Amino acid sequence: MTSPTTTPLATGVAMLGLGAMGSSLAARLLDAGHQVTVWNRSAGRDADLVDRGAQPGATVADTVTAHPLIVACLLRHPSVHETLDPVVDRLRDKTLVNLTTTTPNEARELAAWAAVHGIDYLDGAILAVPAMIGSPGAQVFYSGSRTAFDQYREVLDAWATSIFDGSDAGRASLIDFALLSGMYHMFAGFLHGAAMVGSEGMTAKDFAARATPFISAMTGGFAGFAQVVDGGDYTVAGQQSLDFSDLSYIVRASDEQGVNPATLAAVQALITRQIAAGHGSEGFSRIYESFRAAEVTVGGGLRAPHRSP
Ligand code: FVH
Repeated sequence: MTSPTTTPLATGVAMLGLGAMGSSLAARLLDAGHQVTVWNRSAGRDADLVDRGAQPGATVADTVTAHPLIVACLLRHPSVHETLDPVVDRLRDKTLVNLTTTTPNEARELAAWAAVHGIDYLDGAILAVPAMIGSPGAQVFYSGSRTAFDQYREVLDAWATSIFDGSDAGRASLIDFALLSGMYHMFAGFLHGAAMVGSEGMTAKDFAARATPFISAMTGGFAGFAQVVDGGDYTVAGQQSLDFSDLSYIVRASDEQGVNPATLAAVQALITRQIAAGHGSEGFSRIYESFRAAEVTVGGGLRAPHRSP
């Protein structure tokens, strides 16, 4: 990552979207000495940036015309089309770095749209909150055009540690979402545990003090699970078996405490599926196969998973 004292560079950047994240990205570019033209759908959000040296873009068309590199940080996939479709002719031969959160397939759709219109497309997934932009803990994953990644690396590195995940534009989003899935399951697990002890008066603060070292230590198990999953042999000795991993008594305890056991019951259902298929003596990591199974539970109902075309 470049430091805030980096010598100013001549790269001009058109920044579309000045929400919490877009404003932080633009501010960091100004700190790093880049020329930045900013635009936001609603008026007034550019005031601080303009005070710091950004050029206000009167319209989307004016903004994207100002520079060869366009960065979009809008809300969701439809807002990217709503903003850029009307000016698509002005984007030809330019580079679009899209940092708007999209699903992998939405990122691929945008890459295909960009290719049709002669736009070099790089998709980005930000693993940071706005306050982290420009600090060592921030990461942004990129996929799509390697040319764009290499050409504008100094711009990208002003924001975070930049990681290129390959030419499939959906890949960065996929990895980002997979990491966030792990994080949200962990947070939900912690809060479920806090609710269990909270039912008998323990504060969440006291529970956090007990949970943090334990959960942190448990992440040491990831590498072992990964080795079994990648090897494809769930009978490898030394693992905790699925039969031993029966969580139904914890589910029952949660219920008895008047605490919703839904998250834990969902894990138990993944275990039960594998035991029912005759794999009870195999390792816990076998629930990976339940995730890959032919139907998934969404909002309480079963449906076939959506597969990429
Ligand atoms: N903030 C965060 O912590 C996360 C970290 C991970 C990555 N996300 C993604 O970044 C995108 C932008 O997030 P944000 O935090 O800047 O979001 P907001 O503050 O809500 O600002 C949203 C901006 O998008 C504009 N916008 C919304 N809809 C449209 C539209 N149809 N056409 C044009 N612009 C649109 C909105 O404009 P306005 O409401 O001020 O007029 C804001 O500029 C997002 O994908 C996160 O998932 C951030």
